[in-house]
Amino acid sequence: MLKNHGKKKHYFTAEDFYKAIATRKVQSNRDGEIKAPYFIAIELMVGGQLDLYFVPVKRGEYEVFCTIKDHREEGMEGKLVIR
Ligand SMILES: [Cu+2]
Repeated sequence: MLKNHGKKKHYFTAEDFYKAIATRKVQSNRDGEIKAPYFIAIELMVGGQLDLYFVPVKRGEYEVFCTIKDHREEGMEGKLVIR
């Protein structure tokens, strides 16, 4: 589950991670769902919640970060690990 409790929208950009999983869908808590073979980034609005359904396929460590101006520099980056 991706949930934004902040005051700004954010991106979960993780191109290599999204290619290392078999994506089933992204589902909104109220607006619907999107089925796609893979994603590059997922944008989360203030107060928004999205559920990413996937099967991990390729082991590894993948970077995730926000592409909005200054957000990555302010620390909005991390690592996603598939073991
Ligand atoms: Cu951000």
